[in-house]
Amino acid sequence: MVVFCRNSRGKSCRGPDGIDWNTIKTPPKVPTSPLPPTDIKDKYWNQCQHQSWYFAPWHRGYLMALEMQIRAIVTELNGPDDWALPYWNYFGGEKENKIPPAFTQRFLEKDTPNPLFVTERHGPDNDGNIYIKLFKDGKPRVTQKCELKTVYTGDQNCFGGPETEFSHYGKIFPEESLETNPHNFVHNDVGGVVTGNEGLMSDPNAAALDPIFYLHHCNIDRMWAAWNAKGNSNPSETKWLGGPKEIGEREFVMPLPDGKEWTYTPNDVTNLDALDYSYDNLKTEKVAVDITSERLEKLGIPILDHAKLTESTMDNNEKPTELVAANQGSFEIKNAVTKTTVNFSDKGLKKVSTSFLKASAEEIPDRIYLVLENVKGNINANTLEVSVNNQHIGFISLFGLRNASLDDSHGGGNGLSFSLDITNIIDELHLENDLENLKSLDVAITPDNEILSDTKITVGRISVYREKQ
Ligand SMILES: [Cu+2]
Repeated sequence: MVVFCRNSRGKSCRGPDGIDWNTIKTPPKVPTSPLPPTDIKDKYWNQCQHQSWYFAPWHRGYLMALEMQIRAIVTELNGPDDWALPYWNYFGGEKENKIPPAFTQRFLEKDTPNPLFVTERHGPDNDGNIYIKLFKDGKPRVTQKCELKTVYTGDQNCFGGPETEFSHYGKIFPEESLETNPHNFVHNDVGGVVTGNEGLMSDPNAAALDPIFYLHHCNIDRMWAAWNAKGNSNPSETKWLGGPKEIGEREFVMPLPDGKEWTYTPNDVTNLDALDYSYDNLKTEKVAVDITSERLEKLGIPILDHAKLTESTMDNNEKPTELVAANQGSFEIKNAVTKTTVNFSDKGLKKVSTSFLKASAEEIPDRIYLVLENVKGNINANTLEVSVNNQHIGFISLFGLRNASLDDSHGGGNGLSFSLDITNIIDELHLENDLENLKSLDVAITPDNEILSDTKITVGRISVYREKQ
């Protein structure tokens, strides 16, 4: 086997010390048959963690084990013994959101196919132009906003998603968690879909066959490292630190060189120094603006004690959420735009408007979230644009939708559920004195890609939750 990339994970694959991909002579051979024996499959297969608070640590162990395997081969071939996987920082500015050119050349030289090139990549516009679509019509689409979160776990506004079991589809994931955005978007933007055929990266079962997968996941891993380097803490619960074994499920285990195996927990992979690797760039999205102070100012609520306010909004305790509105129930997403009305219950609306009426710096009005519950379908490569009362509120990537919708999936076919922050819209209604008479919200959903006749995407319900502050 010939080594297909050479760099340190500590360096950007496009930096000044960039690798010389063009010197690669022969494509690596990936053995796909015969399949391994059952005991090996049972041990190593079907571990990957998606829609899970174990997403970041499981993938770190996976990358480390793969890196050790490749490094062993590199060393055997007299290559550098500090070889490491590179990363692709699509947020690096300039044209860094374009796939590195080493991956797009068909041939290295005459008749020598480029092992980093795969045909099954279609890009965000499905035209073969592979880039990460950071904005759509000027609206932020793929973002680093997860890095502004100050807690790892919670129902809303968190970096790593809600507490879950082993790769448990079906929990509600906030729109700005690491896994939801950028991770899911990058998969679909690279993979895309043409006449119903998804690119490799658009399908969780095939994504790792595209070599760019590893550079994407190294960047996700780097973002986790950067978030920690900024002083943010990982969960301290035993259920997270000890991994799914703590809740009676299987352990994470990876094959290492020389037939060895490595069983690991999230706690084993949180400290980069102890793991003996680092990144050259741990810069994150600029420091979070104090969203609560900004909001209170807009609502005309005097900020009395800033220190106290910061403390109350930064605590780790989960804030209770409560259903206050819902649409009639399940519906199918159509091409162009699909509309539905989300009706408030009298009781729910009263609670929300009361929280505004008695608002003060000590009693901050509710934050409000729109939830797309149990989105199901037989395609991954699509993105939904969601608006409320004709105002754009966000994009949702459907990467992983097909697996999550299967009855025998870990989530029992519950599909994917997402929440989007619509506090701004409710704040504005309050400022216009429209909140008390509010009956409903008009929700509109527009898919990025055409939904073909043999493809179906449904939403189980759209609801609105209040989060007491
Ligand atoms: Cu992934």
